[in-house]
Amino acid sequence: MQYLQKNDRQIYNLIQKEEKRQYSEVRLIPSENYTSKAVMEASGSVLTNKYSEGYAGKRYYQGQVYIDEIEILAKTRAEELFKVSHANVQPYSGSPANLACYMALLEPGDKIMGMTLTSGGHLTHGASVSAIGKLFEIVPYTVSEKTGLLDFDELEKIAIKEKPKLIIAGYTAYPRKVSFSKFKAIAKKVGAYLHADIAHISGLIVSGEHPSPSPHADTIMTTTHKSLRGPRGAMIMCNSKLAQDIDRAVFPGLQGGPHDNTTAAIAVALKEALGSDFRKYGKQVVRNAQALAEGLQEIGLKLSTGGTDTHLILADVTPLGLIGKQAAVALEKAGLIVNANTIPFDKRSPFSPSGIRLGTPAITTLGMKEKEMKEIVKFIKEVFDHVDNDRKLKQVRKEVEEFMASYR
Ligand code: DSN
Repeated sequence: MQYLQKNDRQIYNLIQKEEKRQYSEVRLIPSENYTSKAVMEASGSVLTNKYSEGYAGKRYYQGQVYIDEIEILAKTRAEELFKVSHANVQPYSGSPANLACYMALLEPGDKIMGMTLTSGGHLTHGASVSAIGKLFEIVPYTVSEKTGLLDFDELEKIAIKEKPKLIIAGYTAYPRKVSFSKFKAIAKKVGAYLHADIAHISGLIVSGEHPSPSPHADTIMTTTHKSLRGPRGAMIMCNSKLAQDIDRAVFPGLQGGPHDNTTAAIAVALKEALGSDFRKYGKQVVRNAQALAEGLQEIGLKLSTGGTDTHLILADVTPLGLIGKQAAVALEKAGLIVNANTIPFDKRSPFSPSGIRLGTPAITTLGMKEKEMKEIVKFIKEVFDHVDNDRKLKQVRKEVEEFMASYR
């Protein structure tokens, strides 16, 4: 980054520090990852200089000869990887991509049935503070209070009573496999569209670790930067019948020019995900999450649903006499990065919830395995035994940095 170093020393220095942070702390936020250098090269390329409103072969600007080829590569790789007949790779990120799906399929005021934010839904699944909550009528659902699992009998009852036009399956804090076929059966019964938000699990789906929504869902949305390990962006996938509606909802419905540098980086990430190593990666992500979950349970955390079969763990820290934010802040002081999170039926507020959310996509990319999960649990225990002891937390941070030194 010699030009940046010369032209803007402040930003250069901050990026250097952030890079150092990313490789000296244990990054356990389940929606984060490390992209390859190839993805970053595409993302930081001259493609950022181009405008290309429209789609390949039908653009509003000239000079698209290479851009069209790049977008077609990204699109066809997505279609091959997810076994779908149409992919739109232009959405800027997950929130506008979800909105584009709703705009393509619904009219403002229509009913959307989505998981509540506090039980693991996303803002764009109907939270009142989101534009979605203002534009559509929201029928919320949650998980079983007893098991923390999706309760399909209850979901069916709600759907029959409320007759939503669209049902959303897919979450930001649900640690178990989602049965898209069961969702489809309910959607079919009430004449609703099924929208699958696979932002968190798309990397697990393509590596065969989670069932795919592709035969069941009408629309599928994924971000590209989580377990899929690409640049920050999103994609929408659907059958050919809905392709035109989806494309129009993205452009010109919600967006102007696509970010061509991101499109190219998505294409690179998809090529990586098509390779056989990615299957091994997905398998190890889940193994690591399960090993971590087991260890966390042993040190007294109460896990939502009692464990995980994905990349993600949702843990109630109150049995240890802690609260989520306090736990997350103490962990950060020791170089372990998680996020405070509500647990289903949380008695505390979303800003000061009872739980923490952890995941293994990033640390698995670095090459960590079950053995390292044991080390991480030991660090976490040390932190939780000394949350108010800054001197001790500093000492744990030193040990964490030594542990991370071999993953640079
Ligand atoms: N903000 C993302 C997450 O952390 O899960 C969801 O979009």
